[in-house]
Amino acid sequence: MRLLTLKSGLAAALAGMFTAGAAIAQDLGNLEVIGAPKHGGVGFQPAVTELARDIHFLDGLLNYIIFAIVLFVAALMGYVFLRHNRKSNAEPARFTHNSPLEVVWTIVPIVILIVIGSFSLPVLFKQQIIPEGDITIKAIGNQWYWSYEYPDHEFTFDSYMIGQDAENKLTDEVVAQLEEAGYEKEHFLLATDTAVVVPVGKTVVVQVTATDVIHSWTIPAFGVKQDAVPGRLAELWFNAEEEGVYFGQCSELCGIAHAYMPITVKVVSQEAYEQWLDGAIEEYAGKPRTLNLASAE
Ligand SMILES: [Cu+2]
Repeated sequence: MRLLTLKSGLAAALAGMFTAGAAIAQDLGNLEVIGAPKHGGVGFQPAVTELARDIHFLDGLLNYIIFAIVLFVAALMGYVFLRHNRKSNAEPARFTHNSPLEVVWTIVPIVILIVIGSFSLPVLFKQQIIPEGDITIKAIGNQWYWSYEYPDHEFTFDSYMIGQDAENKLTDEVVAQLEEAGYEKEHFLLATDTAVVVPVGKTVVVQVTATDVIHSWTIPAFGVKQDAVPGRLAELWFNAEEEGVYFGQCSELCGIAHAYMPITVKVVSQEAYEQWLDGAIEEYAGKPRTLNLASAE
């Protein structure tokens, strides 16, 4: 056991040689920022999971349906304005009921809802039926930062917005901190000092809870969002297909600094993840790798 501890310690030390500064466990080189809002953007952030692609498809489908309904109703109203005004139709008909028409306008909306449901329910079920995860992470919402736990390795760390020290204001010092952490000025309010790190192409299950009030954990590019309720353990899952940095923000109004508890997820290669994990176990005093994992290296 001592030998193994030594081994993972060595790995962490080696990893440390290639990185610099205090945040050894967090420096993962130049990852591209993919999941972030863009100035003037109107669409969604790029989808990097099947769940997000499903949601985008559903949104597109609903837009077609809504557009068709709006066109139909607008055309009907136009027809009524032209054909049934006092000038062109001085003597209006006085009948009240039309059974076939009433049957049609009852059945057609039901059919539309069934069509929508047949597409939306499978999407919802796919999100809510949690698969067996390769990695489990616990995300804990606090006023006003997130804590993350990697239960398999028994370590926990906090994740604060860069700039929280400066009372959430964008000062020159905060810009310097952002740049030092590999971000840009425009990532203020999104970038955090530590990030959730996950390997690419693996199923990640995130257990979501909170310590004080209700928060909500989300990464738009993954198509996931889950309320963090104190005393309850909710779950979400994702499988990110592209390496990069992804941002999210607490999505449940949780108090005065609700806007200042963003979420940063770094999706990295399996090797980089292993290296980060060794560093994180070292830095956060987690449980060293088991014999199996160590000998499989
Ligand atoms: Cu919150």
